[in-house]
Amino acid sequence: MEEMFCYQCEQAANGTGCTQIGVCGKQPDVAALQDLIVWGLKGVAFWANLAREKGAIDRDVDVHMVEALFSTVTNVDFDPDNLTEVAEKTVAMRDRAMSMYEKAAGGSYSAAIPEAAQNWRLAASTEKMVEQGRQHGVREPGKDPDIKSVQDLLLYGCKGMSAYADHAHILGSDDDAIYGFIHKALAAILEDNLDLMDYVNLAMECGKMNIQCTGLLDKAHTDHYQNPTPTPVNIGAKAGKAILVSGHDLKMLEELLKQTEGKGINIYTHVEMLPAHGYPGLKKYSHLAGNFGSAWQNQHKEFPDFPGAIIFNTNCIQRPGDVYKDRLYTWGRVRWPGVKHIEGWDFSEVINKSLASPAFEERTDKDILTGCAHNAVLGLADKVIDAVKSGAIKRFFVIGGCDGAKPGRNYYTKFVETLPPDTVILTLACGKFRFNKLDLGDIGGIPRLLDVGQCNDAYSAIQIAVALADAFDCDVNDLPLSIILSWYEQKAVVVLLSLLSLGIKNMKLGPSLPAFITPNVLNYLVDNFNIGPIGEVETDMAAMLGQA
Ligand code: FSO
Ligand code: SF4
Repeated sequence: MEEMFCYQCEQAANGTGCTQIGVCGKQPDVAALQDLIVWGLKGVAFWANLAREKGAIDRDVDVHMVEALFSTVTNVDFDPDNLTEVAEKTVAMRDRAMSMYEKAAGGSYSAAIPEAAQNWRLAASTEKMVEQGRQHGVREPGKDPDIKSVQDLLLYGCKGMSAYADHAHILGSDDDAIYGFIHKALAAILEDNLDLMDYVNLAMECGKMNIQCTGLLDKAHTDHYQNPTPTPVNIGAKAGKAILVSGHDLKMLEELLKQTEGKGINIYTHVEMLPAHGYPGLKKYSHLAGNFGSAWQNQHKEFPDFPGAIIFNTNCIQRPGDVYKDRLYTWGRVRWPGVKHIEGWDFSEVINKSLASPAFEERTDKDILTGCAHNAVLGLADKVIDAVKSGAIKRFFVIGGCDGAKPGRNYYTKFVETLPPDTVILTLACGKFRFNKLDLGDIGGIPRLLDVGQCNDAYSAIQIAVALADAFDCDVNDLPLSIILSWYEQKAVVVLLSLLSLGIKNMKLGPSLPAFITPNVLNYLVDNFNIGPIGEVETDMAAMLGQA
């Protein structure tokens, strides 16, 4: 019997979907509660979208939408008790959005109201809510499979964008157009008179809107912490007490750095926090000591070796090992049952745990480079352009995206190891941990491996590509540039939509194609964008290097 159904990430069981328990660790009750929340959010969107057409907005409704969508992203919230609260707030926000519409319209809605947006109530207990969630699961038998496929692409794109909108909101940056789009998109999924191309167009609009959203986040980051500069980051350990920060949220890291100043605690970054070291406003803290471990899927193996407290501020959390569970904390949207959650901005409990935990012994190791975002790379533009013109740089490769557990992901390591020395690699997100400890040298002072930043810094890579295309007076597709993406969760989905919305062609995607893409939708993507799966390193590379 099918206990649940989820196919939103690359780990989907058997390449089709998790049906008994999530490969990520998501239990069937959590899957059902997340399904109920998503269904409820479509109802919120229905009213918020109508109200917006009448000029009425409510920022609490907008923010709840992105926070709740973010809670349903892979590896974020595994806690049924918290998800019950999110579901309750979703229904309250639906009521609020409905009243907002009625007030703005001067009366109640006269056309048919989709079931998700009607005045339904939550069941009285979590157990019963789980039953309710099962009635509104991901599978929608009877719906055209291609329409369903693109609707899910759009939904997952909105989930990914919500994560970025949430970070921007935390830094005090909001953009009404982004909230408005998410409401419009989720409301459109409830429509029954739209056709396949309507949803394809909405998915492309989602990609465009995500460029705006990650641009907003880039501005929020650089306004607060200035433009990143190329920065070597040590992967050894300094003697002393330690806290490890995992996730993507820079503001949370900043607050922790402030609260640990002068306390003899060193702060280490994990995975997607690595680019934090490049920001002047963060690296000014001398106790931001280094980067620990590799990508998210190795936390089980690596965290037992970290002596102090560990805090996750966004995905990707996994089931905690017994050895470190009592020194593990969550913050923001992240939850794991039984793991202490820090509400707000007071990290004293984490700090005290680290003070009471063993200290690191000094361990020397190498430096890795980060902080090569658009401002820094474009500062080298003349040098880069000359190197391309002289033939010293033959081709650029954007090799980025998420890491994950599949054995096929060693493709990315092998690809980078095999690239000829006259190539430059731009990388971003956690996939870089497959190759960012390799010594790749430089070309006339330009490092061959440029770490542009986190997954949201795909925005930065786009700025670099667009500026190069301007400098060479050509289309981005005509640059000596190849894009090879690795995906895992829904943020990678929206980054892919952003690249497609710019008309970027010939991208390679791995380690496998999304389970929610039907053969017809894949054909559409191949016909229009010539996107394809990764294959053999040698064959793929020969084809890319042979491109004009
Ligand atoms: Fe990775 Fe996880 Fe940043 Fe994702 S740590 S997988 S695409 O959350 O967001 O790259
Ligand atoms: Fe499976 Fe991924 Fe869904 Fe988790 S998020 S249940 S691994 S498809």
